[in-house]
Amino acid sequence: MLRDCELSVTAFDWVPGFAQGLVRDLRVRWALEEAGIPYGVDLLNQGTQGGAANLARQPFGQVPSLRMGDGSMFESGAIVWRIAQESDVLLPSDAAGRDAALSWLFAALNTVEPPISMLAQLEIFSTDKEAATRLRPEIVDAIRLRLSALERELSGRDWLTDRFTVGDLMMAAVLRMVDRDMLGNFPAVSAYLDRCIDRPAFRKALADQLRPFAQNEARYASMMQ
Ligand SMILES: N[C@@H](CCC(=O)N[C@@H](CS)C(=O)NCC(=O)O)C(=O)O
Repeated sequence: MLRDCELSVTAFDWVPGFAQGLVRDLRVRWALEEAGIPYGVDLLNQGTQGGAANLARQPFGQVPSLRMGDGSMFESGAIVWRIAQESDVLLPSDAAGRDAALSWLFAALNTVEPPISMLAQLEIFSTDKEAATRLRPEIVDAIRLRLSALERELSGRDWLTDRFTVGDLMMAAVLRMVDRDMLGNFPAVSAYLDRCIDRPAFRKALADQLRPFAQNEARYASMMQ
């Protein structure tokens, strides 16, 4: 049982403004908060993620990973699913309800997140600005297509299934990466996202992620000059 282990999540001690509140350890923190499972945080100094210590926990040199006693896991989806299996808040007890939640968790990661991540790649990280400008409309259309499907699913309902599950947690974590102006064209999706992030567990996880960023802002600002 996770509750019987000492848990620690990896996270960054600082990230640039565009990433603050979006780093993927937030999903894991949120799931642990919903489940009421205590945990600690191993803060990585920004820039050290590709070093041997983190590579031993996360083969791609990323966050998050979760240390659980002697064991360890990486990939936010896998970790969040592992946590959900020990939480009535995140998963119902019936097989059909659990299957539906797992389907939505994968839908968030495999169907909705890819075009959203691609847009971030084009707008923030791409060095080929001409290619980024040319491809942007196609990727925005791909995001809108996914949002339209979610709009249909969510019209007249509070959650993706008949109650809040880990599928909603992951879908909301992914939807937070979409520009609010774009989401504004999808009222059911916008209201759904607001409902998800109004949960106390989310608000605590977010505040905990942001705290070290504020504390370390001045140090990183002076390093970058
Ligand atoms: N598929 C991975 C993605 C993890 C990921 O993209 N992590 C980012 C932060 S949100 C990261 O650590 N980036 C730093 C880097 O790649 O150097 C997961 O969901 O855990």
